[in-house]
Amino acid sequence: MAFTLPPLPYAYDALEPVIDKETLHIHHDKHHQAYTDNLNKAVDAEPKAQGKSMEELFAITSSLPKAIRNHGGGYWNHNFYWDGMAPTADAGAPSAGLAAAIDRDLGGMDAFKAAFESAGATQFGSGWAWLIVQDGKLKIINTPNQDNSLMDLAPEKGTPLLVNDVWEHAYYLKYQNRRPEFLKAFWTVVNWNRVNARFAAA
Ligand code: MN3
Repeated sequence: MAFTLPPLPYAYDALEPVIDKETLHIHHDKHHQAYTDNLNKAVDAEPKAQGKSMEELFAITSSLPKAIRNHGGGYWNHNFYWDGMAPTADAGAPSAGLAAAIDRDLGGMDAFKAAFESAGATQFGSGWAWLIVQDGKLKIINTPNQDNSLMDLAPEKGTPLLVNDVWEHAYYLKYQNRRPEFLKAFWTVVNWNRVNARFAAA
């Protein structure tokens, strides 16, 4: 019942020039693999965690060892991150329903993008910027470390629709200290087809 690392859903160079091939290779094959391996070790060591899905583990994160919070979040968040990006040619566009919700809840696409970039830029240290559905409304949040809005201990709970990784390992080789530039470039590789499907299911 061990968790396994899925292959990237595209080639390592598919998100160039936004995310360079070397970064994607190290990020997936080294960082994400390490979260996967360490999650499996932590679950092996905790009887209460065994045989559960990630969603089931997130529902009881506060009662589990910190290693399951950190590596479980790292495992799940990265799967969600890879799946939410695509080469620009395959990325699609926001559906009419999603666009209407962005207008209604976030003040339109430009305001949404600015707020999402700000959430990423202002996350101190390592973490993530998210678009989530909370109580039927879209909301932008950020989380520290490997936390996410599915965890029972999250101050902001909700269903994730889109995420960007603002750990330095996600961008440092190409962008160095220029995290805002990385956040702005992200939009050209957002897999809107996937975000639309997540929104429809939420
Ligand atoms: Mn990462």
